[in-house]
Amino acid sequence: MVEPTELRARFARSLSALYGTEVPAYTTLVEVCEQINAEVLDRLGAEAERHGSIARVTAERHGAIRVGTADELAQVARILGACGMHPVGFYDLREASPPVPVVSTAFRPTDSDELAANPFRVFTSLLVVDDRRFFDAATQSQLEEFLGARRLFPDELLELADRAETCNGLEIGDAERFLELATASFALSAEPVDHAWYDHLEAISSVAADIGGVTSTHINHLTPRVLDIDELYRRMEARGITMIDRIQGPPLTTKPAVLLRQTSFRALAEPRTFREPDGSLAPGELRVRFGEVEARGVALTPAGRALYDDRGIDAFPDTAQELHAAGLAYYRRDPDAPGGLSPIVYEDFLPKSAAGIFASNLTSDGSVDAAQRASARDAAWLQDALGRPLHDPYELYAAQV
Ligand code: OOG
Ligand code: NI
Repeated sequence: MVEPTELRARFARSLSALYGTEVPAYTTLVEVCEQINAEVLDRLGAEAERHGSIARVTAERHGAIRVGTADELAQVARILGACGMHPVGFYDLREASPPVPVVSTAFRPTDSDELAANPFRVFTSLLVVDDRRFFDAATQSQLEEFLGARRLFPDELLELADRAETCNGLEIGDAERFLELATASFALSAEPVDHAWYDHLEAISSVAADIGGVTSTHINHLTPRVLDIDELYRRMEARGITMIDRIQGPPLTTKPAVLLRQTSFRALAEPRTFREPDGSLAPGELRVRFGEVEARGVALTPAGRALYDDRGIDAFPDTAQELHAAGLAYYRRDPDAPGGLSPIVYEDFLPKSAAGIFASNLTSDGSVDAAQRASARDAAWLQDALGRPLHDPYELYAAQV
């Protein structure tokens, strides 16, 4: 039997192999991360593993995918559910700047042992087709028709996923088939792209075009974790890979690392075939995927997060003991850890950084008509669409203490 934990680890590896063949700079990024992680481990010893064992950090990845309908989202939930990954948190990227017409969640393991075994997470965004600020009535119905007619995941994959969840794993042959089908579902498709339709959506939002302008989904990026992201940034630039202009999230200080720091680079344009209005096929290219890397620190409590959002990292105390005493961050008491406290790692995402990641991926700001009607979306709506419980990240951190 291959259990969900093992399915998740293998799925992360198999997507990583796929993405490496599709986006070669990703392989460079992973190599540089591994080098830096080994150096940090040499330099700091046990302290380097304060936010997770080196084995965990080396295997750690997050992916990003984007879907178009509530049904597609529910199918993603079944496939990732088979790998012990559960939806956590609600992000409304329509509030970002520039606004992106999606709401999102992150699928990930939820308890300490599972996170330690393999913390693979997938940030998953759902297009909001009925938000009039982005889509007029005609575009909405065209989108609904287009998305309603496509199938992202074969029935065989969904059946295997359901079986894995019910039986807590799959026999080896079925597990291999599940991984093969699941990985293939997120590969960049060679299907021709309807040029006029893609351009129509792209003028509204590049993300809308990436989701609703093609008949399949694909992994948008796959992100390794690094122990020294400032050094990583310097080394990637030295190798001639142009990074976005900054590292997002809390700046580097001598205070305990909190939350999440990320940076990214734009992947090369990828060849795609376009179907022109006269029906002919023409070679072209699209530039929608990229590379990202991240460093993770301690999870903040609601009070800590409010302080961070209001006043930034400068307002924080200097030591883990003070963070803990002030109720700003989650720590577990651990007599073996320095200072008697072991940090609970932040396992989620930051809306501001996510917006920055989306923005670095856009060819234009798109067009948003703020005077139009927004459509209501919240965590309860998303839970309904998912067809399974949507976890509150703070409850999960509190349970890990
Ligand atoms: C997801 C952007 C969010 C992150 O790391 O914050 C994200 C996307 O581009 O689909 O992955
Ligand atoms: Ni990301």
